[in-house]
Amino acid sequence: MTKTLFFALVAVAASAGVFLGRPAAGQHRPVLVYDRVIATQVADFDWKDAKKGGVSGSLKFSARRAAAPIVVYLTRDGGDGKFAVPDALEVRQEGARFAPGFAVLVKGQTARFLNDEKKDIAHNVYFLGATEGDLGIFDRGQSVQHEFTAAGEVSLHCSIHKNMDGKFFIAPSPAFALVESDAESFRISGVPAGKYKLRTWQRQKRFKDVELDITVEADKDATVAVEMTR
Ligand SMILES: [Cu+2]
Repeated sequence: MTKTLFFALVAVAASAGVFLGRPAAGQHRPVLVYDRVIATQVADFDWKDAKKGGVSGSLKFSARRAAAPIVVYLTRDGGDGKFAVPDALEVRQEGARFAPGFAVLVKGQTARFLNDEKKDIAHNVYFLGATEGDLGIFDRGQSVQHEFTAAGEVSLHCSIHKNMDGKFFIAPSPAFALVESDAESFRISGVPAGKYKLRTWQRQKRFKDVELDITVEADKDATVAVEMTR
């Protein structure tokens, strides 16, 4: 079965980095966070004015896949343009669980964390990775929010509940596909014509991430075969 989420998109030049989360004395901090920070550039054009095409791809793996999604995303050579950012994502916390526990956001999108516990339980949200921050402690019925303005991987945590965690991948633009663990193809539509790097991000990092040059032409789908190897 093929499940792809796809969206329109544009721009960004990117680079990859590795970030290590450092434990702080007396506070619950994960020992290690691998992160891929995606640097982005700004380009002076608006997606809504651009002629658009798409990307259709197949995925092959040299070994067994993890039961976790992969994100295929594009970064535009020469930089980002302006695009519409999706509405805020609401994340609930009842039962001391982030719901959803995983989501792909678009750079500039806001996540709102709602403490919807039935009992008097306080929560905290702090996050590590491409963006770091702490939204404080808040009681039942309250919410906090944050606008994620840097692309890359972010892990979510609660300083009160040590087993409470979640993950966001902040895509640099709407040009991405969320590929579920049983899918072997993807499609990204609504992409402004131009030259791009196609890249992968894995929730469970079993394979080398790929980076491929592709050109998107108006009213066409570029086709690409992505091979993931260890
Ligand atoms: Cu909590």
